[in-house]
Amino acid sequence: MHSKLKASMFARWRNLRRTCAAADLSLRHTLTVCGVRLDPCTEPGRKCSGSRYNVPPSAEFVARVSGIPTMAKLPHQESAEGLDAAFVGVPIDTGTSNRPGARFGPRQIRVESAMLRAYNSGTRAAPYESLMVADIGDVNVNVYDLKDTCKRIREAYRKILATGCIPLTMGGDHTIAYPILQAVAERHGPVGLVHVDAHADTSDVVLGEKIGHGTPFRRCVEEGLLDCKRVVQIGLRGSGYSADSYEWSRAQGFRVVQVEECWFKSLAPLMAEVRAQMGSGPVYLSFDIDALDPGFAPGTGTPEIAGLTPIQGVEIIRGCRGLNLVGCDLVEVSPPYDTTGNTALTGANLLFEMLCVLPKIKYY
Ligand SMILES: [Mn+2]
Repeated sequence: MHSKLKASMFARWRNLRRTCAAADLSLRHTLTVCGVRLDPCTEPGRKCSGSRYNVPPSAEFVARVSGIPTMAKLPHQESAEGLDAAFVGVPIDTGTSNRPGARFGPRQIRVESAMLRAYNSGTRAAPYESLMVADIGDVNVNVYDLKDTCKRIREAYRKILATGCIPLTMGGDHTIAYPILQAVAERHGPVGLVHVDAHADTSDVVLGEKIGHGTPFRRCVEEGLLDCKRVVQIGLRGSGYSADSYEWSRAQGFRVVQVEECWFKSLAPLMAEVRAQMGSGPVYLSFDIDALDPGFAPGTGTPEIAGLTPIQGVEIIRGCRGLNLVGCDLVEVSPPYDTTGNTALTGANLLFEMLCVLPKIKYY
């Protein structure tokens, strides 16, 4: 074949290969044209994408609805090795006290994440020019045994964190924050916590059980996993078992921001205070989708009326920019109650916002 023609075909193939990397497995390999083998992989990079980092394929070239639905259409890999950040699912709802279904959360978030593009138009963040990110699949949970599941989660996160990778978790009910924080604190010591939720999740025992989605942060305090002066709980509301449902949180030194303090206002000023509270130490962000009003996010296990708006949710996450985030989660998306898919869509976007505020992200 004429060498100029071959070079031009090669260039076109390489461009096609870049956009198709995550969408069409057959294009990962080689293309034979007129008996000539064209191999676009000129470097030993994991995906030979031509970029230093994994980049989701653009919907300009690859239909959103095509391909295996990984988070943000990123490549899937088995372990966190070589990654700066990883999306990981924890598909359980065995800790749920009311509506079940959060075990399907990671799967539905991945499906709705097909809408996510590579840049943050609001903040001009360029996560895929900054960090190596992939979807590393789900923790292999035991849906028959919550305590065994917690052990499996803890061990899986130990391995993820040992690589230096920052996990961005898709839940799953809120029980998972407990074993995740066990692994996080093992690596980083007691962490600050930005906890966005309708509920404090600080119950001691529910129906005789210590482990469930209403108890994770009580367990975390008992085990010294949190730096209690650097904990904030935002969006708390709903009827309680006593007149002051959040007394225990305050007694630990947490800052409690009940939803009434959030109504009708921007949360950007609050987040300036939260950044001062968190300082430069390690911080974990745990975002229960039920913090948002059920009008916006009905697909969840324990909805409470008069919640945060999606705008306020985004303000909280964007307000975490500059913090030393060592892990984030988005929990309690329950697809059976999410008839439009918009709760999972909101969850996927909030996870993207979390990715965009991780340390070392480039902003234009
Ligand atoms: Mn919760």
